[in-house]
Amino acid sequence: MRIMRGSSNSGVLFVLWMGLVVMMTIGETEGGRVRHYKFDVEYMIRKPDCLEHVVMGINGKFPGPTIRAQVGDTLDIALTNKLSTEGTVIHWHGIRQIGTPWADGTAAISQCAINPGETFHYRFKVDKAGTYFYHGHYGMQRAAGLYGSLIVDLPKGQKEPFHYDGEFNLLLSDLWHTSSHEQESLLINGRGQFNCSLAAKFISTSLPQCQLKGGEECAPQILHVEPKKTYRIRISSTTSLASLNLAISNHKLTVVEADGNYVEPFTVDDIDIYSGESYSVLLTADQDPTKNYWLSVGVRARKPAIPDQVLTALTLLNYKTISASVFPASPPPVTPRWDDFDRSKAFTKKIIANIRSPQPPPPPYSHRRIVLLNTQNRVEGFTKWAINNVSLTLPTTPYLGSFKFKLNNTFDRKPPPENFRSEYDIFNPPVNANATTGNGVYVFQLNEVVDVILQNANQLTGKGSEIHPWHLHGHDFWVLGYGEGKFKAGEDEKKFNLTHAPLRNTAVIFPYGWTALRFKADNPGVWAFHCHIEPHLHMGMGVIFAEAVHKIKNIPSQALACGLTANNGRHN
Ligand SMILES: [Cu+2]
Repeated sequence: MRIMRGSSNSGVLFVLWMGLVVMMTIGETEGGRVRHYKFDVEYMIRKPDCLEHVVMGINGKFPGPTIRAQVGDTLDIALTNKLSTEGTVIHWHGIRQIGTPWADGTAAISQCAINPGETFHYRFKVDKAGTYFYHGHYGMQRAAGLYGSLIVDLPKGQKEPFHYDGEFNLLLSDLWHTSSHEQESLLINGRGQFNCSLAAKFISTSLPQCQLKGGEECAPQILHVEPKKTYRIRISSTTSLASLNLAISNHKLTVVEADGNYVEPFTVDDIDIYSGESYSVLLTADQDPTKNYWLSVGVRARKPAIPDQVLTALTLLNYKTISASVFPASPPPVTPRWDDFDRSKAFTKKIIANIRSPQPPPPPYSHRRIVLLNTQNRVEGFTKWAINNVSLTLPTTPYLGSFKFKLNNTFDRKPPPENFRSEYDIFNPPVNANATTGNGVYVFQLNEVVDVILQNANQLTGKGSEIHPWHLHGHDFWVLGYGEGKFKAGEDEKKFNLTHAPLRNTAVIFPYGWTALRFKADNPGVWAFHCHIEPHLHMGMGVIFAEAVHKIKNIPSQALACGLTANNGRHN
């Protein structure tokens, strides 16, 4: 078997410049191939937004190489930690890890962090076509730049339920400046402009016009299109904090995929995208081919630091009929107002399951309902996030190992609360802001159907309620509905969408609202369910689901070489 580096130098660029699919194939028989990758994780000095930063990269690349595989393939990724002092892991976001819960890449949950100098083999099957990505899941390594794209194609001969002539892949992220936490850049495929604007000539901004020649690390990757052709644009967001909106001047976007699931197509001028989500949109190059157009990504759901100056990332949609250096004739699309949540909800509610694809509807009932109140709290004077008043602190021994070796003292054996006090007023600051820390787990039986109601609430200051995109590992869930205020069991469950509920792996909760999800505990493992805003997770905004743990088999000892499982689990 040939060992192959994750990508060539031009991998991502090539996809964009040619508008074509680049398969990183290794020559094996068709279907069920094993694709080998060698990933070296290290710090590097780069200029992703034209300023020098220390970023995390893989094999010398930032973002990491794009993995492209086919349904049924097995990925075998030998990940070597080349950092000098910290551990690392990589989570394969959106891949359900059916039968391989130890390969989910969550430190202290599915495995031990990989120590400096060590190599860990992630080996798992990709079983569903779609737009995914991977990222660090230890500390704040995602914010530091540890991420890349993972795209799974349908098996040969199978067709998507929509047509396109070419495709682009846009991985969106945010980059924070160590000198000041107030300063941030948005990146498209790891590229942004911090100290200048590509559109300075067209908008009122204090930034100068960018003077880029095109070869710079921070020069935007341009989307080159042919008139009349239709393109699939894959868009995923691995931001550490920002909620985003993407628009392309003069062009409509038809949403066809969300988190690796086909949705009923709908057409919009722009899309909202929260951290942890991915979409495919179709764009037809049907506008005046003697012009170029802006592609703009701006921040939503957070007040701009400078009033009326929404942080944006820009690139161009270039009709190949003219030079890419021709400026668009008009300013970039304006990002919708940051606090227009009615608009955000209207977009999110348009997403329903594709009617013609064989996606299963949710089971008509659930066995159990867990209501999770999201609050900002104080623990020993520090601001934290808590779920039903418990702020998650991960144990030193990974849960998977604790279950495998039946260890009783490695985490809180008392399960966390399944509801919150009925008198809690979600519209006002907590009467008592103190929370406790904990690391107990919600335990599910095999095939138990579970409803989760995510209940949003006030912030500590009482001056608002933030958006939180919740991401579930090991599963897709059905989104049964969104509502305002406090969830009212009898009344609200009657409005659940049980016919066209979309399958997702990430769902947002809106300010002062609730979101209802349903999933089937059919994947033995220990799975994180958490807010995908990295600092929120870091401050305790997550819970742990343990599912049919007695059925978990074949955990490689390499995954458990730490904490109290180190002796039992040490291989060799
Ligand atoms: Cu959050």
